[in-house]
Amino acid sequence: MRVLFVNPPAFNELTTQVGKEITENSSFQPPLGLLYIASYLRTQGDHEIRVIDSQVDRLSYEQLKAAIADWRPDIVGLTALTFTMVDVMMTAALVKKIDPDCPVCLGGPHVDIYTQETIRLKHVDFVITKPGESSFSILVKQLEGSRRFDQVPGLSYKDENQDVHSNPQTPTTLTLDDLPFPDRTLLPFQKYYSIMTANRPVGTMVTAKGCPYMCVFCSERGSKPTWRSGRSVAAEMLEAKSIGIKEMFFVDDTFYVKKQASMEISQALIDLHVGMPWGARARVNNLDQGMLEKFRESGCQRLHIGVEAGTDRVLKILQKNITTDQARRAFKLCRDNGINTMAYFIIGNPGETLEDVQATFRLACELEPTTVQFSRMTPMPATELYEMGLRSGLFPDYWREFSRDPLGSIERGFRPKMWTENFSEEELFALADHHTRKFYFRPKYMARSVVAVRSFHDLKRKTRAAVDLFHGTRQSTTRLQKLI
Ligand code: B12
Ligand code: SF4
Repeated sequence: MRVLFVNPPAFNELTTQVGKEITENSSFQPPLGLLYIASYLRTQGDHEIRVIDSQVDRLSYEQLKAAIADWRPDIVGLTALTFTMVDVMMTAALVKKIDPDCPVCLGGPHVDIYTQETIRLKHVDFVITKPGESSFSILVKQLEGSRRFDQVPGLSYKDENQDVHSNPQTPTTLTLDDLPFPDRTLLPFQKYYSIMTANRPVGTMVTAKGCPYMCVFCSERGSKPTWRSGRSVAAEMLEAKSIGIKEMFFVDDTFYVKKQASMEISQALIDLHVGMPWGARARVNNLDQGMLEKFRESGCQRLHIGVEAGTDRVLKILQKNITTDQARRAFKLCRDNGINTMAYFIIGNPGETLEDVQATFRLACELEPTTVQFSRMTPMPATELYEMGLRSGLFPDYWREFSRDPLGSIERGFRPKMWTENFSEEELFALADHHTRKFYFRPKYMARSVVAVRSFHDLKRKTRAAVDLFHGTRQSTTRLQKLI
């Protein structure tokens, strides 16, 4: 079978957390989920497989249409985030326009949450909930053979009468180590980069899934963690290195949830002489000197750390399970060990006052991260925060409504809502942008960045980021002066 996977364009991405002007050129990461599905499928049969990342290739809909029409796939798989659902549906419609008989299958975080809403959408034939690898392969087999869709675990489908059926997902026996490495050559891997590093291309990988912490704004909260062995992680990095990838970023929900697992990975990277810089997403409460030394020795160059708020009171409300002192300690440890940091903060948390926002800004400066991001609190579906908003009547179940008709919703002017308990949306935009700008254009920060310039390319990268930031935050800062 000819199987095509598409990461849809992001022309209509629903952004509210961070300004598009800032995120647009800051990085491109591959749709790793699609690579996992595709690489597993290849082990299950003799299929022709292609993957298109419309975002990194900056494809217009016309170009995407031409690419699909040219290849004439037998099935198209699309990855769906709630925030990209408008483009997902436009892509599904495009596929059907080219070939009304070509089945469209959706997977990804959005369909895990809104399975029933999604399968009822026009142009969607199949929906697969996670984990998708095995289910998608079984679906392809059924499409080639007896079309017994009731035999595909985790599949939702419509029968000839358009009645919807959903099969329960069966617990997978496949561990993360059992899955084939995602074949990065299915995509133009040379094009992926991050403004956070001068190394290009940057790859991404998974060393663990799930997170036991309970942050109210996160849909991964309380999910059961599973880990890969150090050997498997090191082997995948060596494979990535062999095709020319220069740096790896671990997209795990949070690296080193289990100290032993992260130490084992680091040790394997050292033992197998992987010699590739890496970065990861992390927390402040469980870092220690021994870990950082080992991370550093194995190639760790940057950690992206969610601090979120500048007061312990707000951190408690967020159920972040960290303190501002732990943040101070962790960032100092990173600085002392020469590890770059990206600190994430949120503006507009529940119960937050203007004084709290100012405390957040002060903490951000005090921590001296290499880079910082102030985002606006936007309740995401399937989070405790969203439930809190529903319970308190702050908003109706608007994500569910949106999911029933993404294209119609956008035509009716749908926009994601921010947490407006204490600040209006306009104020949230202005506060986040104002503090971003204030952070980066401090003389101390600028002096530090200039000292840290390592090459002409590095200088170009930083100048580009500064220009994007300047344009991206200018308007809001002027508005803020009027507001507060
Ligand atoms: C890496 C990452 C990114 C990267 C890369 C995104 C990408 N193209 O894959 C970057 C930085 C670009 C990014 C950006 C954004 N992200 Co992001 N991101 C992640 C993160 C941390 C890991 C994703 C990943 O690679 N996982 C590893 C792979 C192997 O797993 P997977 O993607 O889930 O895929 C598996 C299944 O979902 C399924 N599957 C996926 N696709 C398909 C397709 C088919 C056909 C099938 C059958 C199955 C299937 O099978 C896969 C293999 O098991 C997740 C957190 C998480 N836990 O998922 C958030 C997450 C996906 N991101 C999220 C958000 C909100 C965003 C942004 C909107 C943020 C913003 N700008 O405000 C943007 C939108 C990006 C865009 N335009 O597409 C949310 C999505 C929530 C939701 N309801 O949709 C998540 C879940 C984080 C969270 N907890 O809130 N993100
Ligand atoms: S925000 Fe990070 S630490 Fe908190 S629940 Fe989500 S993945 Fe875990």
